[in-house]
Amino acid sequence: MKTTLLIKNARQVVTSRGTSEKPLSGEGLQELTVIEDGAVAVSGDKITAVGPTAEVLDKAEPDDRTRVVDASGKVVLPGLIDPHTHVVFGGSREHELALKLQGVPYLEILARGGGILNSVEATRAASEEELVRNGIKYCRQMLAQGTTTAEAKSGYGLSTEAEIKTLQAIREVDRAQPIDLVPTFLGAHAVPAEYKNEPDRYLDLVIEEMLPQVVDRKLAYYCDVFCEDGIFSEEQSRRVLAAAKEKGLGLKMHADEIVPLGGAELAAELGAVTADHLLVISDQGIEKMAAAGVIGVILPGTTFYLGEDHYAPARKMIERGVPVALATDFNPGSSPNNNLQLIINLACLYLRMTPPEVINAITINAAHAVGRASEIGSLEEGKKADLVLFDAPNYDYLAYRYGTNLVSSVLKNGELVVEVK
Ligand code: IZC
Ligand code: ZN
Repeated sequence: MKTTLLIKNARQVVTSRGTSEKPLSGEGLQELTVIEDGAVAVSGDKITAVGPTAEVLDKAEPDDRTRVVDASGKVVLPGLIDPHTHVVFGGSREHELALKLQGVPYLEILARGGGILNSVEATRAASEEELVRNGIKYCRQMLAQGTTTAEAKSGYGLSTEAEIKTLQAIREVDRAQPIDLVPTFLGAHAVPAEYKNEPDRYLDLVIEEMLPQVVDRKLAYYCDVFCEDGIFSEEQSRRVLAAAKEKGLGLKMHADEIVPLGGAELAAELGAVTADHLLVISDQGIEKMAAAGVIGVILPGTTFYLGEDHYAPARKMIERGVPVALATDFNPGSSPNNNLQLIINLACLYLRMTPPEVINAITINAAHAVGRASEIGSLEEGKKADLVLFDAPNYDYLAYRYGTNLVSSVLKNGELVVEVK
């Protein structure tokens, strides 16, 4: 097969291998293949060879039309995957910073009609085009920082019309720029003001009107719910997720973030693909997720930004066999950061994860968390040519430096979409 693009002489090519069947867990989460003086050959949008430069040059069939990228002094990783974002929303919430600084808690800001509900107002007021324009802007920032695939949730519409508008905007953003977006329906993100005292009636609307339209129009792969004190109870969450499961959607959950409500246990019971946040997960929740193979998506950027001193018990989860992935949780309130490189630092420093665990958690395990592990998440023959080159002498360096974008190039579907000169 003709080689259209060849990356050679990388200080390290770093990837997990042979792990597309099941997410990595336990000691397996440490396993990385590191190829010194490595190369990757690409034909069209697929990887055709990965290995030491001398071997790949032997196998590849470059000609004078092959684009050659000299990766001397660089580390090559699979394109980063962000498996939990709220990337399409209207407005922004910098005005809440003052309240935060006065010590008003996140859930209190929401209870006063701000927080998520503030973003709901702005999202409803925005046209679909405006949402698309903003979504493209955020995705371009993410791409420049090494993200090549991201999950994207609705949930700032909270009416049938505005939820459909958001999911259509997500589809349009997916088409309009290089990052692949995997859409999730999060109609049960909060109770909108007009249903303030009738959360169950709002859930009737989510289940009976929104869900069928989302499914009929194929606007989402997953359904998610914010299971939290003062938002949706375990019982209410079960109702939404069971209905979504019956309609064939995969399940995700915002679980056990602030107050423990048994979200992890529910995710295991319903066979969810992921349960996310998990700061206050119970020991029983950990056991159940491990037994059911539910991926724990940890969001340390949110814990950092909410100023909490207690991070998710990542070490315990890993020791007990929960497959772990990491994400930014990019959203206008609790995590206005869309850079997975910062998540590498926070996961090492505050979750006590090792650099190999972190790399697997934002590549192959994140691919499992969005249902795409057979196509992306590792550098292997036949997979999509989604790669990032970092200006770093080794992969530890990515966890060591922070606050500087170390990306030097990004390849998406075999095309160079970012090149830092
Ligand atoms: O807008 O505050 N936690 N949803 C659940 C969020 C945070 C997003 C927000
Ligand atoms: Zn979230």
